Amino acid sequence: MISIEELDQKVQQIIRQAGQNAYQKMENDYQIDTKTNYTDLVTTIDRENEQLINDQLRKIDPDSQILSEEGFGDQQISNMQGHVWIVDPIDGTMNFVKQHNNFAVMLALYVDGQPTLGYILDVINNRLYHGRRNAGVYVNNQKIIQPADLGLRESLLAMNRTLTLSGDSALKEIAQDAIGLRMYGSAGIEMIGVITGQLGGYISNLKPWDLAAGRMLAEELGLVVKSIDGSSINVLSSNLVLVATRQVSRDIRQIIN
Ligand code: 2AM
Ligand code: CA
Ligand code: CA
Ligand code: CA
Repeated sequence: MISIEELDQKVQQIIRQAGQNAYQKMENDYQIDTKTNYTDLVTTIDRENEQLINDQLRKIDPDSQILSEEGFGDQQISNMQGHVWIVDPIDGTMNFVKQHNNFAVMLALYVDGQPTLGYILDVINNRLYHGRRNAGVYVNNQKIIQPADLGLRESLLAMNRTLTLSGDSALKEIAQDAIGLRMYGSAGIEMIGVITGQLGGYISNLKPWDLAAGRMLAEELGLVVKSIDGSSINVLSSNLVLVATRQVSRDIRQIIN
């Protein structure tokens, strides 16, 4: 069986191919559809990337399961036994369409439920954030050091639109305590913010493919990845997630409890 190190090398090539595909076609070479409502977009590039990634994952790791957003993976994944790949072919599809910026390709491998490999490709900046369990986190070939453990009042905080507009009084207090509030529209780009120390925390409702890669990278760097109430997350379900420094996590817990 192929080793985790060999998989890591091959997956870096695969995700860069998907990034190039999106970059080459982003000016106009694609069609747009809506999914659940007019704000929920999918493009032909989301689908092409997912097929490209899943086809190659099946070649290099044939006995694995694949959980992916646009329907080209395995439909029923009820357990995390063995190799499970989790794929977001374009994260921030709205940004891809409207900004041609601030979108990512994301991939992760979980082995028996353990976050093992994680990748977030910031396509426009050509930066691949990648990590392997117990082997550190890198941006391209440069090692990322653990961000400083700043608290909420010293940190920028990112939150998604639904939560920001929810009117929830605890979330409002959290947002007001932070030194500033940001909203990038891509879970991947926001989690890059936390792992590089540009943001002290990120709060959002995340699906498995929004969370899987960033969680792997954040935990490898000693950051906190938890449900907002402090409980552990289940990567197979949708979660209200906090990714943050330890101190921001403590500060938020104090407001919520
Ligand atoms: P996506 O572009 O892959 O769908 C936008 O706030 C962020 O939330 C993006 O990372 C987006 O990922 C994600 N997201 C998750 N569920 C969403 C939904 N129902 N509508 C729009 N964005 C969603
Ligand atoms: Ca989507
Ligand atoms: Ca996503
Ligand atoms: Ca997506």
